[in-house]
Amino acid sequence: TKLLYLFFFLLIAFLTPACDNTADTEEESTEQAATSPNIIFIYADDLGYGDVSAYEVGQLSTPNIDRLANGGVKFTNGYASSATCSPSRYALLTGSYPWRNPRAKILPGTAPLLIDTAQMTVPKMLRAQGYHTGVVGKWHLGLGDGNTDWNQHIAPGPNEVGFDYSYIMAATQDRVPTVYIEDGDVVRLDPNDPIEVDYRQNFPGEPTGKDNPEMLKMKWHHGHNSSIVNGIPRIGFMKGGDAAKWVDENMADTFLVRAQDYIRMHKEEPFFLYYALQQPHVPRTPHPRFVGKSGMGPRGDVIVEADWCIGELLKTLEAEGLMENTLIVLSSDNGPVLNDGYYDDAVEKLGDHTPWGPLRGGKYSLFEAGTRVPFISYWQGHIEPTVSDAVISQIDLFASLAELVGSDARTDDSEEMLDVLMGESQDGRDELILEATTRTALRKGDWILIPPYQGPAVNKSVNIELGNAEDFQLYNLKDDLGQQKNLAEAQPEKLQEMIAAFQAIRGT
Ligand code: NG6
Ligand code: CA
Repeated sequence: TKLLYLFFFLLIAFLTPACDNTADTEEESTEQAATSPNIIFIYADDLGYGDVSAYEVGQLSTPNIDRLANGGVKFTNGYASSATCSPSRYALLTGSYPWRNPRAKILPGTAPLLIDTAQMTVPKMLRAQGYHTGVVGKWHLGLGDGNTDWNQHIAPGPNEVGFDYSYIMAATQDRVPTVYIEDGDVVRLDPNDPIEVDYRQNFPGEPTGKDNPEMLKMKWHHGHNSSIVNGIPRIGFMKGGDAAKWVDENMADTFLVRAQDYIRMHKEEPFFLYYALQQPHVPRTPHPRFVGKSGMGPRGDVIVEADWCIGELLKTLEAEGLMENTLIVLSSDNGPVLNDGYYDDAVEKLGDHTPWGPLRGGKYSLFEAGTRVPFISYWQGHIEPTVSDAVISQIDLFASLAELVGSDARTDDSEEMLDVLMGESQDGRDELILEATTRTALRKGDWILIPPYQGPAVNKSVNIELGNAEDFQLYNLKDDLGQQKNLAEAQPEKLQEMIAAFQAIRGT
């Protein structure tokens, strides 16, 4: 009997610390998941508020984005910082308003790096907290010093502003150079066929969209009549680099595979992946397996393609067991546009679809559809499915994520709203400055103030109302989401209050 007691005593003594250990480890890993989850930004290009079916306004079907929207926080008042790309990306990564930086405009492919290498960025902040950081996809934040030799190592670029890994296109799909750049080096560059890029003049003897329409498989409507690559006329002139040129129809797969590889390679450490999809920006070039899938022509097809890519990315996270340990934020850099410079049936085949949803305007516009975009946060097991009407801007991700990972880093413009991002509070921003091609407007509560701006009311090339008017515009989104009733005259006190609030932030 004594022996038996001794045996049980030893057994218990042996098991007790073991159990405690297990408990510790479990606690630690949950804690680790709660404080250092992987973070993925899925950032679409020109995807409109109404392009995501979970927003229940358009005619497209985006089941994979819907899975995130319906399983996480679906923001109905989520904003890009600008109605165009480079400024929005600048704000997303730096947590600073783009209008504070006069260079934050749509950049040519030869523009110098827009982010100061001394500036704080989301990837830098996360790296300081032990994250590995990567960017795959559209960059469009400038590279080098503005005198880039594309045949040498290209720096500074993403790797100098916080990313440990980068696989990017320099600018946009419609701008040269039409090559991928991995960690600062052009992929598949043949030294015997050097790349030259110029945005002012053509290289003698090189065909252009303007002079050689017979070489085009996609016709240009406005702009986009310079160098021809893969039968598509582009913005800017490029010579050489044939072996390095991307195949437009493969771009989605190329970026997806890089993003998946990145996840698999860094699954053992906390990672931050900025997955910047090129869709549905022009030129819209769906892979053949997506052609015709939307019934809306190439614009709809590339959105279906992008949605598929997102589904594949989620499958990778699932296969690697990372879903409960990964916070995903999905959004778009600016609102939608149909004809953005090519004849691609976006207008003709739109049918009843409404990329802008119930909002006025679109890309380039100071009206709501310019900047109010799909905005979703998803974290399996940590975020409850919620629809949030809180006002949140992409600029707020910096401080909110810093709070999440225990970093003290903050910027003047980024508001810490982690509980809003997690769907635990609806207490969003009180004030937000909206930007569109260097013009700015104010949202405060449900009110929008658009100061007078010169320039056309409508950009006729793209057929979008820009928000320009001779007088102040004042809208109340609560009763007038479509911004049809200018209340500037009817509500002079409100107008003055809004002007004062606008000036207080803008300092003008
Ligand atoms: C505009 C282009 C447009 C698009 C945009 C940038 C012309 C006429 N239009 O200048 O096609 O490339 O720049 O889009 O060239 S963004 O989403 O990257 O901001
Ligand atoms: Ca864009």
